[in-house]
Amino acid sequence: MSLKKRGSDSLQFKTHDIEELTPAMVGKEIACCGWIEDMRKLGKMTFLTVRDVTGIAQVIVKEEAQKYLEELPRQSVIRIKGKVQETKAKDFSFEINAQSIELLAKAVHPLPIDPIGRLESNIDNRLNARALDLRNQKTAAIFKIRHHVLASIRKTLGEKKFIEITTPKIIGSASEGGANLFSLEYFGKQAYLAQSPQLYKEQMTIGLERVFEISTFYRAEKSHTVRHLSEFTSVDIEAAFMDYTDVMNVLESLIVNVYNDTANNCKKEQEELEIEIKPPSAPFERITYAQALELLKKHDIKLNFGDDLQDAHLRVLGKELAGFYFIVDWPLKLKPFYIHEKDDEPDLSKSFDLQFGYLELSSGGTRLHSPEKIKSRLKEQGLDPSKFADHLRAFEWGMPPHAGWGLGLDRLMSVITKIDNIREVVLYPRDSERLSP
Ligand code: AMO
Repeated sequence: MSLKKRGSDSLQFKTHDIEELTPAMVGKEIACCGWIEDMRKLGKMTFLTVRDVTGIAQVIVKEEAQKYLEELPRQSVIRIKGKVQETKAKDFSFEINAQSIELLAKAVHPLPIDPIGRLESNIDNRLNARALDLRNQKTAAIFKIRHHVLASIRKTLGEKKFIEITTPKIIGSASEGGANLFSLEYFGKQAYLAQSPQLYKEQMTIGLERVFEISTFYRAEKSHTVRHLSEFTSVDIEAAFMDYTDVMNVLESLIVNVYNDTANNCKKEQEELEIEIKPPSAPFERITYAQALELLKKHDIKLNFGDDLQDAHLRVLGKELAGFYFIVDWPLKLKPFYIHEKDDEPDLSKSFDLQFGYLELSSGGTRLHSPEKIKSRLKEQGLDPSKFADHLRAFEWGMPPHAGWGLGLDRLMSVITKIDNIREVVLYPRDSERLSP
């Protein structure tokens, strides 16, 4: 029997992935591998359904091949050699008549969860057995979509001349201010886990102009909500010679492209999750912070200028402004030290949040460019400028004006898949209670 050949690929185990088998191959000898999803005995025949990551096939084991079936619990891994033949089954367009079945790994029962999802397991049990949970096609669909989302983001940013970078995650001083920092001992020194690539990505505009990073970052989030994790994946960009409206346009077209690409490339996954990925129309609505306060006032929520928008307020706004929208021009005092004030209204800032309904997906803005201003803003926010000396030095080396944003990938995934709990779209989520597996 020939090995699997596709271009330069040649696999020792199988001739085909299951999705490559077709009714046109009736009579052909093949070998494929997969996990036993179901097994039914009917008289002298046994019907197996076997799944690999690409699909599912029916395998018929006739009397003469029964000896191979002695101990084969569901979810065991097998290799089947056999012939493709016509079938009478209504769910399949062909079947494999097994000549031999080789047990590659036995699944030990009882399994901690039912990976087919016939018996529902709660999320904690599923996360505790995450690798097995990925055999559930709904769960697998989430992570296949995530793969396409990442590919689409890289494609869009590459086309817009952004260069992918990787910045340190172990750092000596806070990038986003003092709160929510995980600290660790680093060879006798105090170190922290990076909250974002903020300072590094700004510095990289000196040499590379437009950069992006897709990495995990860390926040000591005590709040146990469906949208906060202590380890989350952030998509960050920073661009020289752009201001906040320019980078909002980049973000908007990135979101539209992600929706278009996943709508087209993830048809099976949408069926599996019973969702339709509908590309949003651009431009997204843009309201100012002041207009958001006005809208809230109509709902008898009276906030003073400078008050932050809390979850309850965002939920009200989210009902008024369904889908994606930007809130721009936030009070300067609500924004981190690196955000630029508005030239004509210095109490406001050149900043934005991208919302989906109540959920904040991204924030960004034009950055401060004067090291003197950054120092005074650091002091105002109770931070010690001497701790940022390395960063501030770079502003004397020809730092171009720049702007950027950070986008929570996991939150975007939960919006695309219409799954509220962020833990569902992360393989091994970390929160205040979960550190393993
Ligand atoms: P910010 O702190 O708003 O901005 O974070 C950017 C986006 O990251 C996501 N996010 C989170 N997702 C899950 N769990 C968390 N604990 C969590 N924290 C943040 C959100 C959020 O909108 N440096 C700036 C960005 C910039 O200006 O470039 C920053 O980090 O979706």
